[in-house]
Amino acid sequence: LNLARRLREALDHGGFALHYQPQIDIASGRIAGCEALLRWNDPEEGLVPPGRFIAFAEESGLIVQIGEWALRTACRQARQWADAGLPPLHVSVNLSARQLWQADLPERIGAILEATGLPPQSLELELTESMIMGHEPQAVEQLGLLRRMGLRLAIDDFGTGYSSLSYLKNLPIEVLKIDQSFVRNIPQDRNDREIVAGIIALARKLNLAVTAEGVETPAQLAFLAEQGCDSYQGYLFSRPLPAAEFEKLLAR
Ligand code: G
Ligand code: G
Ligand code: MN
Ligand code: NA
Repeated sequence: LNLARRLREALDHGGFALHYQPQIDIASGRIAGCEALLRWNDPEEGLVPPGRFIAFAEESGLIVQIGEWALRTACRQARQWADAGLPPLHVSVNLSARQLWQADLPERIGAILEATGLPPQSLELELTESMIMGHEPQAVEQLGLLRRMGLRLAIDDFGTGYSSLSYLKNLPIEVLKIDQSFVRNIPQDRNDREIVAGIIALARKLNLAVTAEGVETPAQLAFLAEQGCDSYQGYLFSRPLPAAEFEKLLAR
């Protein structure tokens, strides 16, 4: 297929980039980490957002190589920022289902950490509930291996998938990321307010950190702070930025 060929070409010829969105610690107001988000600079179409090619990359299996490129690039970048004396931060990378179920994923990630010199504590992997559902025993095993290597594991888009909450007590998860669909209409929407407050309370009781996504207004942030949310990302602080721009923000 044409799209497969173009994605392969992008892999071979530097057509992918990562943009980085800051994650802000609410108590201190400091940048605690960032989420690495994939961008494809297609020679014909220009900057193509992931929504237009991730699903295809998943189906075709290309996501494994693209995802590995993203992991390596994010780890190398985080190590460079640390070497440059910038404030310490973790980098979060989105993992696809195909990557999660690679038998040698722990070894692959171990090799990337070793090659880049990034401490495992500085790498967070974002997974979704739907990747885990129906495969809980395997997830306990694979995530256990990753956790024992020292990585942080986050559940992305929390609350949007078909899921049972039981996985939260069986899996070695550190972070819940509240999906932006719940954040968008707080504080005015009563139901969303209760859902967000409930997720934060649940996370705190289970000793998980909680990050809110898609925060665009001071009123949203004030509500999250009042409920005890740990950190947030969103346009209120910054959109996802190219590495050089993110670095300027970090150096401020
Ligand atoms: O940045 P943007 O909002 O367009 O990202 C859309 C979605 O694409 C995100 O929700 C994220 O799950 C997915 N995505 C972004 N980067 C990566 C990546 O490196 N690997 C995978 N598997 N998905 C990604
Ligand atoms: O991995 P995940 O599905 O959570 O990806 C987050 C997506 O949300 C990224 O594509 C990013 O560009 C987008 N995003 C980040 N901050 C905001 C925000 O404040 N508002 C909106 N509408 N989208 C955001
Ligand atoms: Mn994400
Ligand atoms: Na999300």
